[in-house]
Amino acid sequence: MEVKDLEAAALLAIKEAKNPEELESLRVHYLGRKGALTGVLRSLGQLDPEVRRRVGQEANRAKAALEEALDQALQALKAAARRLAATAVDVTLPGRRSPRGRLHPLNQIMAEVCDIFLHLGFEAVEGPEVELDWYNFEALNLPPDHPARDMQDTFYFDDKVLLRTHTSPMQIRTMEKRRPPVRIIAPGKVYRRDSDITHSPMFHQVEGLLVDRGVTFADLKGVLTAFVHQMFGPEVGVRFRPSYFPFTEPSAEVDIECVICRGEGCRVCKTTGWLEVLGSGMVHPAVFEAVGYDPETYTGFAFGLGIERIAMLKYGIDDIRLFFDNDLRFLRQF
Ligand code: 2U9
Repeated sequence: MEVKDLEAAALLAIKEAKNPEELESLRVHYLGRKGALTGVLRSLGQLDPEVRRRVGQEANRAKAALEEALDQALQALKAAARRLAATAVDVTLPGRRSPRGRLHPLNQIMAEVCDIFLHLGFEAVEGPEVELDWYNFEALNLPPDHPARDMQDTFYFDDKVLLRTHTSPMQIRTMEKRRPPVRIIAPGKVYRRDSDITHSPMFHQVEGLLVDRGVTFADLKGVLTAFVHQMFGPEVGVRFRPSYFPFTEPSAEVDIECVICRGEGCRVCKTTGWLEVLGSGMVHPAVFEAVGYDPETYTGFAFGLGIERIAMLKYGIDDIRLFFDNDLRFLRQF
């Protein structure tokens, strides 16, 4: 074979070599002791001096060219191998676990409270946090000069529009739309201009309302006692203490035996052995008048509780702001 053809075939094979081992066998094949090009150089002696010089020069040049090509190809393969190693994916490694989220403690308590009332036959209703004065105050027997309407306590947008201070507007909205029997709970966010270790300007309530013919205070006691026993345990003592709310008459606050000291007296119950967990009462006739229900035909009871307060009592937490700092070291404990 002509040196030129030999060289061309060798260069093509070098170009297509896939690994250093293939390159090495090409080097042996062309340039080794018994290699094709080496054979040409060895046989120069048999040629005419004229031809020998030409073929000799040609063969030496081809040898140098092949050595150069082999060397470059080897460097290129090594570089490619290094690049591959640097970006290699170990498909046998286990996958990264996605972090598992959980409910915020306030949402857990909220769900527990709602669940209990839903099982007792109540239906949950939700509505706007930006409310009209009528729904938040007027219809609830809170006339324009009532102290609860003070600018100090309520976030107002203007004369008539405000952030609801309780979820009671939803009971009014529901009664305006429906006839009795009504059995609803109103869970959600409420807003008051108050901020210290037990008050937050935004907090969560669940309120309830049951209206029908012949509803009595005994129904109120039965439903709220059932709730307390579901929520805090069947052995926990309950007491109803007289109170006052503009929208209920008579009104009562519901206390439970302290869940921290079991009634012995501690820091959480301020040594009384009792914790206030609910407000309640029979719906005031003026509230029924405001929504067009006849107070001679219908009676009802209502109640309200603060979710943050329940969570603080349940877990012995003394600062409400911990719920809103979003420190995972705190939140992961629940
Ligand atoms: C209508 C009629 C009556 C809702 C009630 C309470 C008593 C009460 C507080 C508990 C702690 C609010 O979150 S808190 O600060 N609530 O004590 N709420 S009776 O009475 C109603 C509501 C709507 C139409």
